[in-house]
Amino acid sequence: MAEERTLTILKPDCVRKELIGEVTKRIQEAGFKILAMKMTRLTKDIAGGFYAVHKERPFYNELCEFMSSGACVPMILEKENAIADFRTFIGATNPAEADEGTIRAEFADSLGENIIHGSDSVENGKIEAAYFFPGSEVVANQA
Ligand code: 3AN
Repeated sequence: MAEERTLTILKPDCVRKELIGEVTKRIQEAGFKILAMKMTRLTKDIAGGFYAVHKERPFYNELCEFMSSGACVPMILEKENAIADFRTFIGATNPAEADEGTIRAEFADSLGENIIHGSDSVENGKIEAAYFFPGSEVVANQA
């Protein structure tokens, strides 16, 4: 299987619950290598741009409000088969449907506030990574 990159965001509920360390530890223990990370607070417009594919959905405004409601921690992660493996690792979008042991099953409260984001394809992973990080902030060679 090929090395892939995925973009994750530890969402404002993850930061508010002081779970940055716990979730990051689990990400690393699951074999994902962190190539870039930072803490930032999104404006509603920046959040809206990130979730532009959901623009017509009824929850779009609520989603942008939530994503700009506090600090978040975007990261670029690398691993073999990273896209699918990370989505398995975080669990279903709705935490009530997430498999036991996944990040969302363990820590998320609701469909809207579900702790963590993961890219849904290699292509979107590239677009999302570039949305948060210029190439100069991606540390691929960590030797
Ligand atoms: P995922 O993050 O699992 O890929 P998407 O891309 O379908 O899920 O949805 C993006 C984000 O929109 C979700 N992480 C969740 O926070 C929010 N969301 C999705 N569906 C709903 C919904 N029905 N009501 C409120 N928020 C939603």
